[in-house]
Amino acid sequence: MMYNEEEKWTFEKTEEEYEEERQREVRLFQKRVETGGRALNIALIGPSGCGKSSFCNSIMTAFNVEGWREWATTGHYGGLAEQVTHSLLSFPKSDYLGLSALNDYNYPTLVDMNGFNDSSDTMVEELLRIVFFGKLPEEEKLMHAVKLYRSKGIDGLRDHYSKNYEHLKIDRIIFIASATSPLPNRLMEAVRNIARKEDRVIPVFGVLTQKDRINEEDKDYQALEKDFREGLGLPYNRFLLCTTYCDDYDMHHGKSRLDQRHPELDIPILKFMRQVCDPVMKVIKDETEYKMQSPNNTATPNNQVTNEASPNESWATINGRSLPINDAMWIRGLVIAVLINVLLSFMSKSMDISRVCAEQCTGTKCHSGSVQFLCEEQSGFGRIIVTFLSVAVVVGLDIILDKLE
Ligand SMILES: Nc1nc2c(ncn2[C@@H]2O[C@H](COP(=O)(O)OP(=O)(O)OP(=O)(O)O)[C@@H](O)[C@H]2O)c(=O)[nH]1
Ligand SMILES: [Mg+2]
Repeated sequence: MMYNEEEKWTFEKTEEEYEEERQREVRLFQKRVETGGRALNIALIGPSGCGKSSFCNSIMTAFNVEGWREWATTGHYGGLAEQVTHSLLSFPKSDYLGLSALNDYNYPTLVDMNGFNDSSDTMVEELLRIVFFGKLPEEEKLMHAVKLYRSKGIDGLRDHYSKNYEHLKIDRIIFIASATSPLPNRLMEAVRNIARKEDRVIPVFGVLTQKDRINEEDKDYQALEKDFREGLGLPYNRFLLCTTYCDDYDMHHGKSRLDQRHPELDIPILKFMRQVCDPVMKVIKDETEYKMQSPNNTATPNNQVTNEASPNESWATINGRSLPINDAMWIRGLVIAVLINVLLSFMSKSMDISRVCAEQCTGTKCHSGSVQFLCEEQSGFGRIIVTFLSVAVVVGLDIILDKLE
């Protein structure tokens, strides 16, 4: 019991009390995953830098007898290098439990996924389907799938991954976001669509990290939490606001995770994971396999798929094959149209000048100095510059749009 500055008695647990409670929670968790069934595959998904790997390590620390280790690489270095290297890394119980006596329990396999940012379109939803059905090989670059989609379209993407061996079919999804950043609404929507609207319905859970950096009484935080829970359709038992094992927590509390465990962080995570791994919660139509077409779409007789237009993508059919028309294409088309317009007006002006030059000049000599200057300009240098500028604009635009895509 402690007395704080606001002159109120508060009940603060001692380290020993926290440790006792942690051990009680560990026993309760083990009871849940004790017998029967199998180890579940749990996908941790969220936008770049939200704390997926930190949360993944915190779960494994809470399960492990030794304490914190950096199984999943944490730290957000602008995201890109890390994200494109691996899209999916899995941690089965044999990687993190350490103690063989625990191996009989159905501790889950955690799947830390990088590379999904806050977007939702046909390609993102299809990539999520591929991952949730266990069709993305471990450590495969997500860029590979993106390139495949660009070159062969949605049918090519589905055709390629449907042939893969089913590995790590996902049984639970934990959607992770930061309590201090704007919500990734589009990615949340994409995950909800794929987890719920497919034949195979996967239970979704939600975690907001960085509890240490917010005030729970704050109205803005409360609005964000409400939107997060409503966006994913989460009752309180499927939601957790937590602090993960991280540098900030060590610094503020003057205790390093390298030297000791933090039972006060483990306890809420263990309670939450007991809900996540509850075997009474079933995946609906679990046996369903990855199909060439999503139930959200309607197939035409020749197995072509007509997709619902997503907010930033529509579809055209050329030679019976569906091709995506996206925002970048519209922008490219618009800029080329403007360029052609400018070129045409330039050409019509230069045709007028050519006529004047033909009337006013003999050979390279003209009647007046200003006409002489205009005719020289128009004959060579001016044209070359305009041509080069047009080519540079189109090429530059293409590179920028490609990067944006
Ligand atoms: N203060 C605080 N910082 C946190 C918390 N969780 C994560 N962080 C910090 O947030 C940063 C990003 O964490 P990561 O776990 O690497 O995030 P990620 O989602 O795996 O990032 P990517 O793999 O790049 O997508 C790190 O510097 C963590 O220390 C938390 O609960 N509180
Ligand atoms: Mg990570």
